[in-house]
Amino acid sequence: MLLIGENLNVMSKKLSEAFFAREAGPVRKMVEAEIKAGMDMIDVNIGPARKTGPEFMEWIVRTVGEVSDIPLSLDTTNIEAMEAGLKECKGKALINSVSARPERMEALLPLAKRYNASFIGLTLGAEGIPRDANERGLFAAEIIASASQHNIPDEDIWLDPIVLPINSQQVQVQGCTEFVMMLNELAPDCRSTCGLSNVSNGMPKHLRGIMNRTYLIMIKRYGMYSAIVDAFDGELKAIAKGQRPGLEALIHRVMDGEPVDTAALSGEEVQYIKTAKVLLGQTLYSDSWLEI
Ligand code: THG
Repeated sequence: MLLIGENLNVMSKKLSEAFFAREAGPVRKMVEAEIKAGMDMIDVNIGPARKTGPEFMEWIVRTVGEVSDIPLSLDTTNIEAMEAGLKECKGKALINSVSARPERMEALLPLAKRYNASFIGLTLGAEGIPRDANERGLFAAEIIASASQHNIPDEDIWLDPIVLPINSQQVQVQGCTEFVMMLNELAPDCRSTCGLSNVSNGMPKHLRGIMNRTYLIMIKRYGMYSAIVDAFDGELKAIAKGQRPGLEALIHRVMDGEPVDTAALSGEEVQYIKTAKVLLGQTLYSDSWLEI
């Protein structure tokens, strides 16, 4: 799987001062650390950036470009900031993101074409967040149709199911997983991605990693092409790159409902199984799911 580092973002406590002061050093350092951690792409997340959007995006893209040619995912809802970032990008950029809302597609798809960028198609419509896999499929179809009208090839469309937090939206997470399975038939030539850490948003910090990693194993099995992830979770990276085949096989057994002899397993493996059962909806989520 292709990994997109999430750590260069406006919510970051570590970087907020540097962002505010337009101080390049800490930004460069973060990008270098993400690259060293094995990221294939960097998500440049400036959020809505209502006031200073274009100048901020231009600055940050230029600053990153000074240390590396790594491809960038430009993460903002501000259209002017998006264009400023696209102008500044050296390589092929990824627009993050374009929802299925008509006015968003009308504004952003021409930019994707003009700058020869790929884009993340967020399965979110005028009615808001989809309620199940089928609604996600509907929004995906609208995005694909619209992109094709703009002569954007399927390979440049990265569909995103919108991963929601398991602690408040447990059923929704299953809808997401199901949508990833559906994509193989619905849009075999499109790529896919997701904000993996969303799944553990709001959870106790020390428990987020295992939730993220277990969900990664599940969606990887169904062909998820890439994910926006915490660059500094080394185990997660190892799983994504296929270096934990035993662990993957174990979770696949749980997904298939096959019996697993837990007596022969390590404590950590048992924790992964418990986590998979929460993600599959077989155990109700609570912060103490590993202790049950
Ligand atoms: N889809 C797409 N883009 C996305 C998302 C998505 N971009 C934003 C987000 N979701 C993915 N990126 C993050 C970045 C950080 C965190 C989660 C998702 C995160 N940060 C910690 C926190 O908030 O507690 C730590 C912040 C810090 O560094 O101090 O959880 O779904 N297309």
